[in-house]
Amino acid sequence: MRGNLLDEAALRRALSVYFIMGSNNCRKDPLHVLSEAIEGGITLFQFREKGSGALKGKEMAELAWNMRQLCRRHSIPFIVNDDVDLALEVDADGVHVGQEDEAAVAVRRRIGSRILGVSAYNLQEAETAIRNGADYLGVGPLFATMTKEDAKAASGLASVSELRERGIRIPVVGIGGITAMNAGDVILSGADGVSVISAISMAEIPVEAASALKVAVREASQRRTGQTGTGR
Ligand code: FQP
Ligand code: MG
Repeated sequence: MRGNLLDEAALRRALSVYFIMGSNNCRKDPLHVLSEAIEGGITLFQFREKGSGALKGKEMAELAWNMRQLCRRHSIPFIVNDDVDLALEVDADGVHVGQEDEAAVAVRRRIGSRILGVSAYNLQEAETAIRNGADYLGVGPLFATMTKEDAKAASGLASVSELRERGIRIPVVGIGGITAMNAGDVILSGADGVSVISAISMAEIPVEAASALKVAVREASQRRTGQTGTGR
């Protein structure tokens, strides 16, 4: 089963500038950072409250709820990382799980037609994720990252192009060490979008960081499809 909250084309568009954040990823008020990111043009948001200094319990749930409302007001789909109970509690649009989280099949059963994202590091993980009902894959870390304490070694742009060459067609977002400088290459290697935490959350001016990513992704997508006019 696949989710059908967004059709596949809409999901690909939503993945184009995918912002992920928790309160410990920013220096300012997280709700303010999210609202700046939205103003800058992010297309999808993932609530990821984990790692050192992360909120727990009621405080965590309250932040999730406030972020969920902010996204809803701006029609930005809201995804919850890892925590299926929380996703259902705040009526999220989807869940993202990795290889060490609740199994994708089980998550799919619990979330019905909501969006299911699964992390994949290689072809085998990608194929299994698809079989288990993933709507999109998060592929990486492509480049070195400081944000995730237990991140694996950077897999590089070839990891995305190889998945495409080996027939993986479903929506893919690249993650790990992505900035406005390398975002275009991520798209040209076959990803539908880029996913970032610190490139926006730690930016001096998050609104500008988000819009720089958006421009980079748009230009590369247009190059890839040979278009020059308007579009995403
Ligand atoms: N891709 C994406 C997404 N989001 C993520 N959170 C991950 C990959 C990483 O479980 P996981 O998932 O390996 O680590 P963690 O739970 O610490 O984030 F595609 F959405 F960009
Ligand atoms: Mg996880």
